[in-house]
Amino acid sequence: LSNKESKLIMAHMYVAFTALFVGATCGLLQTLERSGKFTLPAGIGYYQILTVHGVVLGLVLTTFFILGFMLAAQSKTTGGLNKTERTVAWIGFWLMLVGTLAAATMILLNEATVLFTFYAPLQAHVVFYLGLALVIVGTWFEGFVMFKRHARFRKENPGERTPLLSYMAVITMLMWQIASIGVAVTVLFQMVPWALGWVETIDVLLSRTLFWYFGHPLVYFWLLPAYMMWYAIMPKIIGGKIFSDSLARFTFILLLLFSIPVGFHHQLTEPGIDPFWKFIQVILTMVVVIPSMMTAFSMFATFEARGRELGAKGLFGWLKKMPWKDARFLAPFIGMLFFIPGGAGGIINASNQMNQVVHNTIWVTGHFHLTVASAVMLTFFGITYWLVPSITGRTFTKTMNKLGILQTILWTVGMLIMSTAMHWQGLLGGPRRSAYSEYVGNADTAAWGSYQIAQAVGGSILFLGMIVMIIIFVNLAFFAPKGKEEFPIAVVSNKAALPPKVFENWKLWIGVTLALILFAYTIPLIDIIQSAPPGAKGFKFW
Ligand code: HAS
Repeated sequence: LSNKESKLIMAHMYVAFTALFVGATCGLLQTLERSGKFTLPAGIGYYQILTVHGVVLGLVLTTFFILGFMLAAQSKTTGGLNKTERTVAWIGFWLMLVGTLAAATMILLNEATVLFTFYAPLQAHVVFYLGLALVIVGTWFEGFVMFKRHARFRKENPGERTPLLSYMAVITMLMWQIASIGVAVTVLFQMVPWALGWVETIDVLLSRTLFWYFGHPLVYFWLLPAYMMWYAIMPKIIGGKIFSDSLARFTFILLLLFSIPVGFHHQLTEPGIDPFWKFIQVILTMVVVIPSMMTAFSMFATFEARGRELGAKGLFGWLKKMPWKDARFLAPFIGMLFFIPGGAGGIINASNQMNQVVHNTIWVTGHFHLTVASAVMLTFFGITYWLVPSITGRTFTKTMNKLGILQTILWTVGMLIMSTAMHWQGLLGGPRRSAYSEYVGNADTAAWGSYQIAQAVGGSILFLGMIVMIIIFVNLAFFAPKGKEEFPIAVVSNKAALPPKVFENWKLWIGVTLALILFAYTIPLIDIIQSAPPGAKGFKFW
């Protein structure tokens, strides 16, 4: 990558790792508070810390890391960004940064203690909402750059296969742009007028529905970059090739089509939505599981093929041939392992009857610590080990590799303890998002205490893991010896087989995506708006 591109990407990484430090520290404080053995100092509230934790890790760290990584992967594989593309990306970056600082200031002032799912009826200061709007607009700028760069590659290389990583970045951003319209609408047309006092009431169900229209694809916005790494980079790290370029592209197309019309699986217990439409969206949720199953299949195939090349025998002989001592492999691999129970938990959540048992319990918190905080984050850590040195012109030394392995072990042990305790306590009815309470000496709730302690132990180990990660990042960014670190991009095993042309028919995929969204949301949205109490109907702004 050129110097100018490197600066752009590192700017994203600095914000991401600052967010990791702040957010994970708040995570530790939360688990300590919920254990009942620790009181937050200086009158700081539990929900304020919880909001910082969720917003800073779930929204800020992820968004900056993902955009930085995808810009890097696309530039590397397409031949670089031109001046205009870089300028637009910088504008996007600054909008996001200013927005983040505005929103963060409001949270720190306790004026926006509304959690990372900031839908009504919790209300924040208007500056918080405007900050978030700026972040979203910023991401649109950067997404636009990725669309343009991909289109330019196609124009300049007619008939050629487009780079897989660029293709995947385009799908990820398309999904993101279409989904974030929902949250932009609720923020601008419901939250802002309400926070400014222009209207007195707000349609809560509409705001929650628009949020979850965005909220589920948001989790795939976190996941897809991890899949980019698994499909296109992991094979190179183990010395193999991409199992099937077409299968990888098709998985991403399915994720684009089915990630959005499924938001109701977060609202299964909510009144005001016709059960028929909940049922439809539950079915669509089961459909969106399929591309993840395809990914699991593809990864097994990649590992096995490489293992056999190296002489592995038997069903699981390939396991012995993997580069276990390479942190660039170990971290994402453990991430994949975490995703097996994480995904199974997701299917439980999405099953209507079982959702009644786990909804709003700390089981759900356990689920997303397995998915986003383990599968995705361990993959992002694995990416950091080569991405940062390869763009800062430094090397990932043996000492840092050892620290990377230590970091993976700490994260794995901490997360196993914490998330198992969360799942278990959830099944005993322990609520999520709730500060410590003795529940007036109730005997059933007394059983939760030991699980809370286990979470504090897991949280403390994770905190250590975060510190080790920050040390590695700072080393790779500023202190590691100068040199050339590989940017590992795998080649396709069967180069001759070009992906079907229809995969690049963007009008078709956008059209089908919109059709599915209209099918899943039009009637329920009309119902929701029509059945709202007179004082809070629809977008009162108008
Ligand atoms: Fe989820 C709630 C359903 C995936 C994140 N989810 C959440 C929340 C978050 C979140 C943050 O239906 C909480 C939101 C809030 O604050 O309220 N989720 C699903 C389903 C999936 C799923 C069906 N979730 C994710 C991912 C996330 C994430 C991914 C983040 C990145 N989730 C739900 C539901 C709720 C929910 C309900 C609402 C609950 C409620 O009531 O509030 C699926 O996409 C999962 C499919 C995944 C698989 C796994 C495939 C496995 C792979 C690994 C292969 C391993 C290899 C290694 C190759 C089927 C690809 C092998 C090696 C060996 C040696 C074995």
